[in-house]
Amino acid sequence: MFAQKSLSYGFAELEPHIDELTMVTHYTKHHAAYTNNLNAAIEKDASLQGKSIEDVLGNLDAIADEQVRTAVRNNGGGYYNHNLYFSHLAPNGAHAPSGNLEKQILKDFGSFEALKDALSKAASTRFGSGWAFLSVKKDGSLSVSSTPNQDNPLMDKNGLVPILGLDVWEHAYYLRYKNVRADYIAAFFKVVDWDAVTALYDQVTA
Ligand code: MN3
Repeated sequence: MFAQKSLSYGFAELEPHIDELTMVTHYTKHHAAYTNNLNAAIEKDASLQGKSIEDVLGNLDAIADEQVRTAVRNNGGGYYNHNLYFSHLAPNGAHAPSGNLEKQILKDFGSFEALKDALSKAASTRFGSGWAFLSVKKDGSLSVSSTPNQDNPLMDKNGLVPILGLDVWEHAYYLRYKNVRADYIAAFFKVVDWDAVTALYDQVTA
């Protein structure tokens, strides 16, 4: 059974950048539904039981039944992506990366601002619902990409591991920002906890 990662902050604590009603709805309705639907899909295929979510998402083509495969792709992706999203937000998180992640950002993007610009562009140009990700390649270098729906870089089987996910589904921002996705993207960067992202980078590259 997969369970939502619990939050280290209250639903209202990301105000005014991300509003309480959006947080409550996003975490207790959307994220909960992906988690429940993933667990229901896993129950239908004994070969998936006991596997890590990374293992499941990296081997979707091994799922024989097409309906189960689609359910796991959509809801397993949703489960994983939202755990990543919510666990790297914080009301008083570090405003910039440090250590090896900072060094790698300077190497690959030239500056932290340039990285944020690349992520913002990936997020703002994603047509319809989807995500922007910062991922680590096998050699430790960084990559910015975007995916439709609940897909993520693990599904591409090219060794990319996401370390930051930016949800640009309308449910992530519409209550406060309406159609202005760019304002939500700017607000997201006010509440990213870069210490958490840095720690995950260190864990993935260790
Ligand atoms: Mn979402």
